[in-house]
Amino acid sequence: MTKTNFIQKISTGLLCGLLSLTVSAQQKPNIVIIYADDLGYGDLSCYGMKKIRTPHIDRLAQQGVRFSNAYATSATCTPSRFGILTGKYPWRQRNTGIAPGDASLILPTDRRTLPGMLKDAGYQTAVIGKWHLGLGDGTGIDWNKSISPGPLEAGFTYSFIMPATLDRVPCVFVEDHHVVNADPNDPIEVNYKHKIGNDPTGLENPEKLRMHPDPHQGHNQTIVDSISRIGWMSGGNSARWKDENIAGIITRKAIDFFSKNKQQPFFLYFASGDIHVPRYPNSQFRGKSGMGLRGDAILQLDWTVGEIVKALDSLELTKNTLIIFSSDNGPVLNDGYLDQAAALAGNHHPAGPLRGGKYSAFEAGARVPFIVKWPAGIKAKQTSNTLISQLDLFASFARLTGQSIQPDEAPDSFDMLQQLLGKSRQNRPYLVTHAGTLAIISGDWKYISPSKGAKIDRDVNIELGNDTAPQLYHLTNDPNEQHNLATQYPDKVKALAAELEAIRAK
Ligand code: NG6
Ligand code: CA
Repeated sequence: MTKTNFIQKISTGLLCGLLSLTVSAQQKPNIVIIYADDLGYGDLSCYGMKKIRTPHIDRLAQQGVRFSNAYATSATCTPSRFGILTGKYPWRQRNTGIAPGDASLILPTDRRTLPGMLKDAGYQTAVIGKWHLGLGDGTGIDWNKSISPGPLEAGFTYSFIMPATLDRVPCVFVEDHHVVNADPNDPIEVNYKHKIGNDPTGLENPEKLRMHPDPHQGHNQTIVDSISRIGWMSGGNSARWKDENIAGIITRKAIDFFSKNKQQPFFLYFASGDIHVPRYPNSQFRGKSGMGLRGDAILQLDWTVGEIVKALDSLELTKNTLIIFSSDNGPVLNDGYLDQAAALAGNHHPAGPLRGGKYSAFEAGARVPFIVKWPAGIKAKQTSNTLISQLDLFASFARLTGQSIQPDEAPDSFDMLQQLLGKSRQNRPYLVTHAGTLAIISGDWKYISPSKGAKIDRDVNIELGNDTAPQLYHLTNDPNEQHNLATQYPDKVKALAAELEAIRAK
């Protein structure tokens, strides 16, 4: 071979390699998870909500697959978020309950998370919105300095977050490692044990509130934006959010992220603050649902989805972007503020046909709306009753993007890619759901393990699904869990209890 020939051959080879690299990189779909907060199984018009319409979310369903048997891992926020981002049952790890506002990071930094795995597949990975997975290493966060470890150490390449929940201090946005609009002359201090600073609190200055906390549930500490919160904060006045602007701000950040990264595959985990308390949506939505602030917040959530879809359209990214819409746990009406959610719901059932709600081992705790749309890869207008969990996104997206799963990753995630794409209706073999107690769903049956917990949480008025006796429901015939068949089918109870125990011990 002559030298020129050799060089030609090498450079053609290189070029081909490069071309195939860029082509395959371009072919990988963008992935956007839109994660609602406390949105119930029956809270969308495409899931039977009659009182208001959610046209943007309904359109996702019309253009893709709407699942009726999809689950968050848990009936509350932090554990479900841990589950969707790690592919691991949260109850396998300590400190994955509802994270206090000063919790340290609970995601691993030494093993890949869902975004970490996608980063290896060549994706830009962002979290925008509610975090609630802890920050820092447990030595105490200084909110005026670099805040770490956090999302960037757990697999995201960009983050713009509300650190905990909307009802917990500090009520500021954190972008990458820093509080947005922080002022060194007005340092931020946060305390969850005792009052600090001179800011008014809900307890001492109720006349300054636009919305009153439920006296049984706390939420009466530092007042930010005329709403008292859980925890005390001082300083950071220029950084404090206004609740009515949160949805608009994070939606804008999402659109900016798309524009900046439109040339390469991206993954966005967009965690809306809606419809968690305190509900105070933008004036564009307040008073518009006829159902009070909770309904108005649903309208705002639907608007957010519409804006995200519109931005993807205008960037010509729609065809190859896979969108998942879901919720972190089931619905609750009164979760700490007297916003009249219950009185104004009228005959609307946020849980649809299901029993229980947020915090509950009954179905409404963790069975949630779940919609997948991807014009390039999914046929429109499908419904699926396949049993699937948010845990399964890890293994399914690994398959989709050509990543292999390492032995210590995503131990509870099943590859359900064909099911997500609407090409298979094969159920997950079993699924463990988690509230105060654990339950297992397998085939037609659900078994809830005995628990000494309260049967009803009177503050939020939700049946928690606890019972000291075993509970067995035929979910297919009795989705509302009305008939406990445990005494009729002792062998079934025994078998499911053993299966649950084996999974727990794994
Ligand atoms: C509870 C709060 C509730 C809400 C929830 C977290 C009380 C009495 N109740 O502890 O208001 O903040 O935590 O919700 O403090 S979640 O969706 O983020 O899990
Ligand atoms: Ca939640």
